[in-house]
Amino acid sequence: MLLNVQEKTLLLIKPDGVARGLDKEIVARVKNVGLKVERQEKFRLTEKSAADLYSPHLGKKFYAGLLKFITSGHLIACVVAGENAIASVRELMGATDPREAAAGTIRGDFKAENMFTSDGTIKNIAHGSDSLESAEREIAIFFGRIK
Ligand SMILES: Nc1nc2c(ncn2[C@@H]2O[C@H](COP(=O)(O)OP(=O)(O)OP(=O)(O)O)[C@@H](O)[C@H]2O)c(=O)[nH]1
Ligand SMILES: [Mg+2]
Repeated sequence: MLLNVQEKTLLLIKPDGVARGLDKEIVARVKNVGLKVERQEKFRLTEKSAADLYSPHLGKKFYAGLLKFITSGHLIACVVAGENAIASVRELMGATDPREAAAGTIRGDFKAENMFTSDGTIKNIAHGSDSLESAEREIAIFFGRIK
């Protein structure tokens, strides 16, 4: 039996997704699976907020490139709520590497011809929190502590 777990998660439409005008399609896909978009706002991340967001990746070889990419333009942050929202949004996004993302997923369907920045960071259109703990931490970065 599947548990009915009401959750909130952070969905980001990254600078490449915003620049390509994919936000409406992505939000539509989220709503189509029955999830609710409780907040939606455009941001330009400061270096500090970007470092907060990606603090779990500190020290990895792609960390500096990731920060540069996520601060390179506007992004759209959404608080998505509903049953199993965390896993559902990740399922909608598909694999981290768009070349491995299945058809029907956001990263699979919208992968760009050139999906790497000049320093080799993957431009993969969207981000979704990967756990309850990450969701709470990440939502707080954009929207403060919300219930
Ligand atoms: N170049 C490179 N970038 C990576 C690699 N792993 C992760 N990244 C980048 O770092 C981001 C965060 O990595 P993860 O949190 O593991 O992946 P994810 O949860 O699918 O993606 P996010 O939703 O962005 O957090 C990814 O979206 C990629 O842009 C890697 O092995 N090589
Ligand atoms: Mg992640």
